[in-house]
Order: sequence, then structure tokens, then C-alpha cells
Amino acid sequence: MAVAFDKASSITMFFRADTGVFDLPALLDLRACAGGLLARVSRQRTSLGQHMANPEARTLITATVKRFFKSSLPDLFAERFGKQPALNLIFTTIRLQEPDLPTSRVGWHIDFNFMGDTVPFLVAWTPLEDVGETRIGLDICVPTTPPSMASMLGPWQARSAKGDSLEFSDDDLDGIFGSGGYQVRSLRLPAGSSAVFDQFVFHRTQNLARATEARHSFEFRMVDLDALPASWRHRTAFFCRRCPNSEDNIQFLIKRDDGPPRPVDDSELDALNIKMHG
Ligand SMILES: O=C(O)CCC(=O)C(=O)O
Repeated sequence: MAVAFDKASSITMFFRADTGVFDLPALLDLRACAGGLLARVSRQRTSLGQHMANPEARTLITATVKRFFKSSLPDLFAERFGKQPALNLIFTTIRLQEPDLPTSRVGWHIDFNFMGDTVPFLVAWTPLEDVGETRIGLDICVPTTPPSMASMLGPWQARSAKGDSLEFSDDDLDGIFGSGGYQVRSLRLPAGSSAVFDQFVFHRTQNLARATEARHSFEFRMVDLDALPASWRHRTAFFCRRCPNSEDNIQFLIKRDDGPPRPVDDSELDALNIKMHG
């Protein structure tokens, strides 16, 4: 993917972690959604968008996105970018990390992978159980000085152009930030917390050899509907945004092929044929 960026400018990364973003009633809805949707696939990962054509799944999805839009997360996006966010439901994912299943771990990467663009974007990584002690959490790479766009995105672009893996090793990170030019922080967070960061923050599944229990998590991926990545222009996608005049205070939208996102109702969603993976 070719990406236009100002090579000399330095990257201002956004990261913050908050506890108590989802209270227990909200967590119960998120857990029901995670369990229900994962049960529909034979994998450790799925996305909300994948299940939008199924009415029972949509009930679980609706409960979750209502909780999301009532949480503090959309306002965090609005504070940073001056716009209310929409959730990209295709890229809002659910993960199960089991202690004895190393194949589901993800190495160092940036969420730039989802869009190849510098437009407004935040992901809220939200564990549904306490992580960092007996359940696998998330590692964050914290550079000691802000890297330049070129040092960060150059290696990404070179790999993307060749179709190579977009997972980076520790040595790769040494090459980008300089040896000793970053720290690795392992997040120890209670259930219902959110680690919120942008598309420039390297992160990976925590290496936690002593893990004994499974962890579920959501990755809520927020964008500005008026500034979508160029690479999504020809894609079909589902979004959800706050809509104060509607029954649930939320509105689902569909974007098909080259068209703009437009509201979609249950009957249109029921008629869709979404290919399920896994
Ligand atoms: O939850 C994990 O183990 C990794 C998730 C992640 O890095 C991602 O979805 O981008």
C-alpha cells in the first residue's frame, strides 16, 4: 500500500489506559457478545461486522455498541480530534487468548495495518477479565523520543509493498527506534479497563509464561466518518455512530463499494449474505 506522509515530521503518538471504563453490567453485556459471537466461528478471533446479517448476533452487537457509546471512549476521540467517532464494525474485533495456544499471539505491529493512513483513528483495547497476572495482557512499545514518520512508516511501507508480514521482531524495533530507544510496558489492567492508542503505537500480545487462564478482549476501532482512509474507498464496511434521535441512540451504517456510508435498517441487514470465515 502506498502511503503519502511527510517524511521529516515526527510522530506524536497517543496512548492512555483508564480503569473502570465499563462497569459490571456493561461488562456482562460485552462478555455475552464475545461468547456468543466466538461460538459462531471456529477461531479465537472474530469481528462484529462479520455477524451483522444474523438477527440474534445483532442483538448482542447492539447491546455492546450501546455500552460503547455510553462509555467515556467516544469523548476521548472527540477531545483528540474534535469530532465524534464512528466504530468500524468490521475492524472492531473480539479475541480469545488461551494460555496454551501460542498460535493466537500477535507479534509487534501497528494498527496502521488496518488503514495505511494517518487520518484520525483510535483503538480501545478492552480486556473482559483482569490481565497481566494469570491472563495474557498486552505489551506496548514506548519510544524514548518521538520517532520520525520516515523511520516508523518507511519499514512498514517497504514490507507492505512486497506483501511481507507486517509483524516486527525485537531486532526490527531496535532498527526503528535504536537499541535502547524504547521500553516495553506490559499492561496489568482490571477487567473493563481500556488501553486507548492510535495507529502509530507498536504493540503485541504479552509474553506471559505463567498464564494459566483464558482472556477475552475487544478492540474497538474508532474513525471519523468524514475522513475515512483512502484505502477503504472501494470496500464494503459497517459502521455505528451515536444518533440522539434514534430509538437506541445509535445508528448502524453500511458502506458498499465506492459509495459513502449510509444508514441501514434491519430488513436490509437480514437480507445480506456475509461470508463467514472460520
Ligand atoms: O489482544 C491481543 O493479544 C493482541 C491484539 C492486537 O494487538 C490487535 O488486535 O491489534
